[in-house]
Amino acid sequence: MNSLIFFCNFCFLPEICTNVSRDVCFVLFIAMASGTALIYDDEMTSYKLLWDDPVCDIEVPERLLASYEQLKHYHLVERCVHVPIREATEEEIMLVHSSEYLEVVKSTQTMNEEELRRVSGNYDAVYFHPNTYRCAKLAVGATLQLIDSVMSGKVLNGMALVRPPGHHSQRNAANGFCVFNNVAIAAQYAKRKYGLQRILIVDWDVHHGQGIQYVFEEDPSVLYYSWHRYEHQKFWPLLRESDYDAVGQGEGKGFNINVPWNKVGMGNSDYLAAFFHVLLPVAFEFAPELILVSSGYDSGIGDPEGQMNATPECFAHLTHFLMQLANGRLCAVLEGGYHLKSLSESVCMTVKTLLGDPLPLISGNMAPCLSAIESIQNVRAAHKPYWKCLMYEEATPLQDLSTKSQQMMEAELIQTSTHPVAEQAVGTANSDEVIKTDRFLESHMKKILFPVPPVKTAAAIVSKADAHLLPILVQVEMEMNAQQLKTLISGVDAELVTEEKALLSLQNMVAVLDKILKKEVCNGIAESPVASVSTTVALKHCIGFGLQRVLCIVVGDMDLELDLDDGKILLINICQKRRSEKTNSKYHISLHWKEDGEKNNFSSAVLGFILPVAYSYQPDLLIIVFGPNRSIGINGVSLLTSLLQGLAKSQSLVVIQDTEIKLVQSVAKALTAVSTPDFGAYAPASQENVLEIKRLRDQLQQEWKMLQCSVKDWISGT
Ligand code: Q9C
Ligand code: ZN
Repeated sequence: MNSLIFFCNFCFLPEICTNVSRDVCFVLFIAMASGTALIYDDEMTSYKLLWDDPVCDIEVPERLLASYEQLKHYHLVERCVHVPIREATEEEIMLVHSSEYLEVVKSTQTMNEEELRRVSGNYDAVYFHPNTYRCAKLAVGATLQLIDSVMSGKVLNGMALVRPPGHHSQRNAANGFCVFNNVAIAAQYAKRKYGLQRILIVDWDVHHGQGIQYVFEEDPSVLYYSWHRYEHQKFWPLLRESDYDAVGQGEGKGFNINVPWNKVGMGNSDYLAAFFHVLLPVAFEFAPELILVSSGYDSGIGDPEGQMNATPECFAHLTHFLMQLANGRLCAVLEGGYHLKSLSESVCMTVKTLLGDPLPLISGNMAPCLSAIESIQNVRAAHKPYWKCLMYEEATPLQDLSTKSQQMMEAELIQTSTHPVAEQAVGTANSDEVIKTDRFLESHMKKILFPVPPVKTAAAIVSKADAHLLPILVQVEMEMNAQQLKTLISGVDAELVTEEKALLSLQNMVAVLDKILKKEVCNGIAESPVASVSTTVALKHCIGFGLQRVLCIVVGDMDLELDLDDGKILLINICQKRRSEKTNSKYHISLHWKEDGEKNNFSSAVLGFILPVAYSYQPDLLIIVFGPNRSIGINGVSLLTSLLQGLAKSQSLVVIQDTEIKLVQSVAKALTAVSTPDFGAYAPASQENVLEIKRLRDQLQQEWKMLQCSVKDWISGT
């Protein structure tokens, strides 16, 4: 069992590789830089509003300066690949805009203030400056540079910080501070230059990017998703076509998804619910080749336009989910965001996540509000005809949104108070309120940010012969002696652990777990010949360490002797055998799942059930176990492991009984995030599996509120 010297040939950390003679295989994987482009140039701060206009005065050059300063403050700039900007060509601009409109914008370069005011007045919520044209060309060019960097494989993902924003501008019109439609042009460019057939645009700006919707309305190759403050068409841009029933036209039906928010104060849980129950299922089915994010942060806390409540780390989680699609090819392009501190912190959370750092815990009570659920139900119903993942949806659009029953209105009043950050939500341009959010964010960021462990993934792999197939390996010293281990396992299952090999593997696993608990590593893998014993030992060890909430997901048929009443452990067992004698309880859930080929049909279970429960629980640590009789394929394993990494500050231990190298490889890839796993072609889950998810959702949506996605769920929970 001694091939450690072999591993050390690959070792980047020789100082911890002193233990070559031990006959235990201990390896660490070093996370490889994912390659994130950052595109910024301060020339895009060279235009501003020259006259008094209360509508436009929030769109200031400091938006870029403050964001870039904060990126420097967190040392994120130096970790990114710097890509220079360029001007877009006229031909590129004309991928979306008319030559007549281009000429109008061009003509503003030489105008005096009076002429500029007159041209600006021809459009809704727009101002021009002599440098606007130059900056607008740079904003498009910066976006296209980002596309080229990602599509050429120079980087995996990236962000472009640009002004002016783009998503409101149209073929013949500037609109809402936007001159050229950066993201729409980028999508056309990527289709043309790289022959892409499926591009997903996620517009998390708080305004509806109607400009993007108009460009791709009839185009099934570009799926446009936008959530936006709507208030039953009372909020700018006041358009009927921003509602949930605008699903696209002609060939493009089903490829335009609007989630209208009819109340202000939407927060982390509402945004997550919209991802779990609308965007992500559809996106996994669509299987995009590239993701563009219209990355506006006026949907964040403190923004005077949005008046929403999402805290900066919410954008880390949203980013993390999107990074699991399109093989990780993601381009984020700045749109709005007018509270300078909220904007800057949210930009930083996005870039930090793109770089592959572990995510902060998401704050707030994880329960979407009634109004959010109402919108989500309506969108799901409107899109049911177009997406297999919504095929079994029974909900219909709510009849008349403006005449909800009195009972529901009252229930909603109660509900509003369950959004914990509601009081901090500020919402007017009033400077006192801006400062209040500044202070809140200052302390909030200190609370949620934490030092990144020096090493991403630790592994204890028994079958060393296979280890060369895994990412780069480094040996570490074992920390626990045999006597300590015997104490730990006393009373667990004496018979199984008398065997030398089992004992050794337990020892290895506990050593990896300790490294996670001590925050020397983010996550780890341990192979184990008896996964049930390992799992029990690991859970006891965690509770002994003082953890309050451990989420344990067991894939396979396995009996665990555990006391699950105090809520310190939440056990989800994905099993083939139905355990008829036991019913589900809040902390012990059996998800009966039948394997259905090697397709990614497990996504409906992960998105529709496991993630919502996991985010509702908010664990401190995650243990995933792949045991005997596993009922999900390799794709399901990758999907589950990857999507759960946003939880528990990415502190997770994966225990594997099956020593199949493909399984270990998939898990290692998901944990190190060195490459984004391919989840395979989408296939809808079987009706049997879908009904199981539904049954569980009905049973548990009162306990785990992120499961709620229709109004009847919500009402029955009050
Ligand atoms: N009464 C972006 O966030 N507000 N644009 C107009 C008219 C305009 C927002 C209010 C907001 C434009 C990119
Ligand atoms: Zn906006």
